[in-house]
Amino acid sequence: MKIEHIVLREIRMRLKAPFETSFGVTQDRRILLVEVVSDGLTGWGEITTIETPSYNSETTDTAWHVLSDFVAPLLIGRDLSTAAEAGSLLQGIRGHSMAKAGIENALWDIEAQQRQLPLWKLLGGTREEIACGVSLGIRETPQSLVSKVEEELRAGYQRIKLKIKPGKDLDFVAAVREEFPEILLSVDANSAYRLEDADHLQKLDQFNLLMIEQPLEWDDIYTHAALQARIGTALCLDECINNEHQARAALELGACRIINIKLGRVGGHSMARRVHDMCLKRNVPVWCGGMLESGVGRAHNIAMSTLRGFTLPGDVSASSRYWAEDVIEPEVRVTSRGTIVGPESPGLGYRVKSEMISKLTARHNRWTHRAQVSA
Ligand code: OSB
Ligand code: MG
Repeated sequence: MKIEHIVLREIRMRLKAPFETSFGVTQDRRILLVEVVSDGLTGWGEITTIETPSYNSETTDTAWHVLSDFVAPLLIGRDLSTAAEAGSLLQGIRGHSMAKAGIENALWDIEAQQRQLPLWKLLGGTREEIACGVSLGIRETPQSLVSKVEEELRAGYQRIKLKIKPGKDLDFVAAVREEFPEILLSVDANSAYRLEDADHLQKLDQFNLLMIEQPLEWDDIYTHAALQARIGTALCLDECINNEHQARAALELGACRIINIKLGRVGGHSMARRVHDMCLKRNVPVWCGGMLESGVGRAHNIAMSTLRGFTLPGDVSASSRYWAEDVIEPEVRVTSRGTIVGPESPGLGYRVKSEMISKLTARHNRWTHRAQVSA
């Protein structure tokens, strides 16, 4: 796999509705897409940063910088035998997992096309269809949240996750639980609480939640273990888990009982699979998190979610929940059973709409390998 061209593009896309988490509100997305050309094939990856350093330390602009100034110059012209090799070549670049994942995942798309396999099969996936849940942003009132939940359940989604923060938690969860006593329900705090809030968080135990996701600080595995010892509901870590070492530390310490695997956060398909394999060995359920991705990132999430250990519904939902028009064709659709069926064509399995992407592009950078010609 000789890396002949790399194109980095920033596209602008507006979410159908604002999305509120404990760290802020987003509507206008600045998404980076990576296109790689190798041996006549084109692969696509998405850099899943948000615009501000409020989920993790990366941003759209730090990823632009790291990919442009370090990752692309290091990889252009290299001849890899597998996509997984990119990980070891990039080892010297510390952190910046989302920037690195964008390009590694594009290489996985190419490798799958070379082998004439859908990416999910190349990764070792065994699920023909994956279970889907939704992540619902913080709302003004419990009543408006209940109506939103009802709408998503009608569409077939198998699990509802509510974003919470101090002051917008117990009443909202109580209202939803009262209306829907049986559904799979979870909450995600995106690091909005502290260990001093343990008594308050313990009140969530009465709602029979599937999990509480990342209640405490984004980089603090140890304190989550102290909290898990004090509450009955399973904790799930998101922000804290950037690689297999951190996953092992979290499980050994008892900091969580479930892990949310996000492809970008862990640096791409190779590391995602390693975290998955480790959890599978320990019987720890995993699921696929989302970052308000365009279709490119969504397609990669679908491929990853077909691995055996992804036993819980992920935050992988239909394109139309977020976008008036997606950048892939067909767009991601969810069945009335609340599933997405894995595509059958080689690679990502969706056509990337390059004409649409050109129109949405605000800036781009391009690297081309110049073949050495001997005199
Ligand atoms: O914590 O899962 C999160 C979006 C931005 C940043 C963090 C998170 C999220 C989501 C989005 O919950 C879920 C989705 O993409 O559908
Ligand atoms: Mg989360």
